[in-house]
Amino acid sequence: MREQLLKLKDEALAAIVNAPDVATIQEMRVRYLGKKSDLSLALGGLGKLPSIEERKAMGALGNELKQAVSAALDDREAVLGEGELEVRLAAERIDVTLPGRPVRRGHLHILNQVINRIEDLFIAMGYEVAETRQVETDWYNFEALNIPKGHPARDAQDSFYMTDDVLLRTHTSNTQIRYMLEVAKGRTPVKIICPGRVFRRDFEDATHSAQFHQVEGLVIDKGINMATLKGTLVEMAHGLFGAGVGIRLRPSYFPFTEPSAEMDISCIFCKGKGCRTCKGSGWIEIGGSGMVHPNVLRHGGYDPEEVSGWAFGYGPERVAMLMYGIEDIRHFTNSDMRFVRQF
Ligand code: 2NM
Repeated sequence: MREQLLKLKDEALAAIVNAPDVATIQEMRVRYLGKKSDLSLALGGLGKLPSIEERKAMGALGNELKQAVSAALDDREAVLGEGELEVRLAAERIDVTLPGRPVRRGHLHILNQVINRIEDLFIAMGYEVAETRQVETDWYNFEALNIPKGHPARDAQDSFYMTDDVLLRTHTSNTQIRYMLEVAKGRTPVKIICPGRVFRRDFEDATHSAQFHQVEGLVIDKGINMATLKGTLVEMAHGLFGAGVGIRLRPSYFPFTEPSAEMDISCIFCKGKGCRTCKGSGWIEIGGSGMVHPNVLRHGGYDPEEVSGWAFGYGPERVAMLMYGIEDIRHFTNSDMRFVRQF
């Protein structure tokens, strides 16, 4: 029996030394040491030995051999495990110094870039930026601005109504009324710039959109007149289009100002000589302006005998179109990234 046991051990050790991988070692543990292994089966026959001494001796030898096989399995597993770890580490190596996957950076929409530039110009002149709601009541959008029911200007600014009394604002002038009543409350001076989204029920084409933006300005103080209006508009035109650009005010009519004036800039393409864009006139209309109507001042809580004011308004879409050669106002809202990413 002794020879049989030693032979089993030698066979096992020879196989273990050549085991190719950790998985095989695990199989071998069962094959050489498990309950059904040759070694276990041989030791199970101990009871058939004739003397107690022999049984003890063989039992001790059996345990010795099991320990030797187990130790050989452990050794081989450690060697293989180390090798396999090295192989895995090499295969799964991560170069943390490689550049990352690029993430495309977003940026402000061209229209907001232009509005920000306009705001910055006015902030530099001491203005405050004021904003308010886009859903407005008839009084703040029309009545307070000297546009009573039945006034023809209401047709020209047909809007989207939520109810008979509530509508999407047709201009940002509701901001000026709310600023006068809710923020300034009679104090002077008022110097605000009011950018924001406005709505008109309009058929859309290259130059008309049912939603667009306005930037309106309002100054109220004692002794305010059109000289400072023109000076301010010149400053704005120079800041936006360059120092060579001139401003022209043409008599006009708006319900909320009296007197009123259209505001033109000298053509930035032909420098005033006359071209296709300015239709040969040398001037490009960009907005309106005028002295705030006494009724509007009164509605805002000011006494037109005490103070005066001027206001102006224009569309930043139109400014952006001129500045960047954008030919269709619908580009601003259709979310075509080929347009958005150009600016
Ligand atoms: C314009 C043209 C002319 C204007 C007037 C007022 C207010 F509230 F003071 F009366 N806000 N904006 C105004 C004047 C707006 O936009 C073409």
